[in-house]
Amino acid sequence: MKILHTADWHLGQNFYDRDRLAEQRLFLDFLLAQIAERHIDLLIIAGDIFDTANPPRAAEQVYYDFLTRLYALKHCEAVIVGGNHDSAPHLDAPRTILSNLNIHVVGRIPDAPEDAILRFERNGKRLCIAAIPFLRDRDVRRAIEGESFDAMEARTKAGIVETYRTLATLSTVAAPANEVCIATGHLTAVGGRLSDSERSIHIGNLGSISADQFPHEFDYVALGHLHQPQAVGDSEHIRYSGSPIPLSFSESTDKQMRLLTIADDHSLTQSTITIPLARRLLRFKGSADTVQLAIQELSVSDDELDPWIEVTLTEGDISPLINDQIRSAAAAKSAVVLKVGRQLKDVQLGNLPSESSKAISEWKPFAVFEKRIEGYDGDLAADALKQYFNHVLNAVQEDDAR
Ligand SMILES: [Mn+2]
Repeated sequence: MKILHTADWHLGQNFYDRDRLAEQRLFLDFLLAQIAERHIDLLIIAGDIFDTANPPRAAEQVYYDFLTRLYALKHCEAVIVGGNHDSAPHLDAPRTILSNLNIHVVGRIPDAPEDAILRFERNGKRLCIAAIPFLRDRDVRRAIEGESFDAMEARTKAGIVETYRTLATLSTVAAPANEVCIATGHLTAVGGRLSDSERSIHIGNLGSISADQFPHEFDYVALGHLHQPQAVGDSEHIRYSGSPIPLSFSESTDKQMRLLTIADDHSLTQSTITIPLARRLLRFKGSADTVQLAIQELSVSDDELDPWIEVTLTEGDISPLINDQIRSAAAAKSAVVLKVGRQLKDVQLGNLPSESSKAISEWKPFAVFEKRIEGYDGDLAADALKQYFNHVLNAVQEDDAR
């Protein structure tokens, strides 16, 4: 039995006012070809199918087109769980009709946790999946009036760990001991490498789970949320597949899916499928001359989409003239400059950060708040304020997601 683990598609992502659907369609073509060629039996998508709670209609169409083509292959089922960017009700709305097509959707953790246990059988080999989506505060913790944020965070984290414990126990009840068990998840694990494009779920490391807190009953944990592919600590079997396309200029181009194979003796092995990069996201930093020269030396190939470029000038003005020169140097290479920013000298601007050339739209809300309360000297501890802000921010984002 062969299983593919992917996550964080972020269909419909708006990137400097451009959409990523061309790249995302190419990825989905590649994915379908891999599923057909390798005779994959099950596809796991570990959350963040969509970038926003209300994705553009074109993104929804890409999603349903993909599911239709997947179903047409006739040999691959799917398990799709919700992420923090997804609206759980939005994902769950078509779940009944999709289940008839062997596409199993768990947008929100079911009220009866045993409903998150899924069983599969192929050629005499069996597999048990604990399909656990992103767990929101209210999924795992009941509000207690007057409770401090530290206590709330601690209880949220305990609630997440307890949910995994419960699902592990239910898995062992549902499946015989020698059956492979896989859990899914969409969360921050301790020690994970972040990029610029993950929306923080909990500030700091609160609410994040360490490798030893995942029940040992699970032979593999298919995670989403972090966009760089990685194992959690030394636990090779607890993994983020990473996103299939780079979602920010900060991300490496190492994009992959995990291929899991269950052998006749019920053992599970894993390997990597490298995802071809359809479009490069390039960063150039330096003087206008250095940047122009670097762009002129770009090698371009016909079989990729136009590279997108972010430029940070470390000296001189960004006059319209320089801006135009850089843009036309890029255009000569069929590349598109999405942003020209300038790194300002700290002395000129007191304590403003060197990245102050960023437009407000490029800042994450939490980073704006952190800037705002720099040097704050009130009655509440700054950390408590940040926690309150994060709590309100999450509530607003979840309201959006409803
Ligand atoms: Mn994500």
